[in-house]
Amino acid sequence: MSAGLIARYRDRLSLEPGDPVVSLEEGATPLIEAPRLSERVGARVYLKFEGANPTGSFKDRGMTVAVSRAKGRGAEAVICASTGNTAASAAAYAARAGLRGAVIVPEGKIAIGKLAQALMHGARVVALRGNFDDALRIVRELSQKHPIELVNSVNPHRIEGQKTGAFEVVEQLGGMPGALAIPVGNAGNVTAYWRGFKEAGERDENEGSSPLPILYGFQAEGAAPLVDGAPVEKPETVASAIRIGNPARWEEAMAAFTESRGRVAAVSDAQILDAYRWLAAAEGVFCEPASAASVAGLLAHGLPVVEGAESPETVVCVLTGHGLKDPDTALGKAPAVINCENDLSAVERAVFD
Ligand code: AN7
Repeated sequence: MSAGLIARYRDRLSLEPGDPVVSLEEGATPLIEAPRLSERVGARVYLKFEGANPTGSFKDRGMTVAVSRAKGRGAEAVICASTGNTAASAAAYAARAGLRGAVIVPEGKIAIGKLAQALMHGARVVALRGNFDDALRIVRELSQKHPIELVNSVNPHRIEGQKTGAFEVVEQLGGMPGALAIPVGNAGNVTAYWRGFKEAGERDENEGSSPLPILYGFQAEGAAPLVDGAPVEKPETVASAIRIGNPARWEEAMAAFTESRGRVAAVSDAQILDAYRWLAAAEGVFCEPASAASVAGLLAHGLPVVEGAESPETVVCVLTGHGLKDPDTALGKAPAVINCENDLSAVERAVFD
């Protein structure tokens, strides 16, 4: 695979011919086989490690396309509401494009690494006394009133870019996975993966392609509107990235679950944190808490069951963001550091006792 999504997939994306390419060489992330997780689940499980993107999350896939299009149509500024990763990514791609960036985040509720990124990339960071859903409502209005490009996943080019995650999975496996486990917040990514799988399937039609994967989405229990069937007014979860009560892509996501014969289910914060720590310790893969919802869901609910179909043999868990984004949650969950005197035998005891 070569540099950047647009370089690789431009003919399958939504850009206009004259649009510039604003890229940080995103995508081409590893698909890591997870032997211990596979054993626990009873299928061959792979981790699509989106933390390997330039800003450490899958958002870069959508942002390269959305910001390239924004620049192509002459925008001078971009704006988004964010639980953190969209803010970090928008700030980076705006900087790259020479555009101004503004990000609205829920006050005190985004991981510290994401905040550092947005600030370092020079975006104007506004901490709203409200939650993500409030912030999204406000930026939607602002982008109507002012000449500023909205780069949340309500922007169609974001979904276009993010569908390339599915293209890569199909390329890396040499076919469709049986199921895809994915965390769900604003429901853009699951919408994008479904589109990506469908398009990849249409391309392979001649080769007698395998069936499309079962989509298996997971929300945090305290922020599970799609599971509850109603918006959640005050969403709460340790997985701050998916602390969203009223997903913008609600209908599309539910249609994708239905069409794929999959479903959306909830996992508790305790299940998320257990999966988060276990994955880092047992597989050597460090993702952020929201990402671990995909693994927690698979462990808690088991392989998806579809009437009249075999159990999936291959499952891909999308690990949407890097563990380094949220050191506070990691340190709160990890064992303590061992302080030690500057002395050989003291170190010996500390290491071996
Ligand atoms: C690590 O950054 O919504 O269902 O504003 O950061 O497409 O929303 C982040 C979402 C999963 C959910 N995992 O994806 C934001 C934001 C991580 C995330 C999701 C997010 P969607």
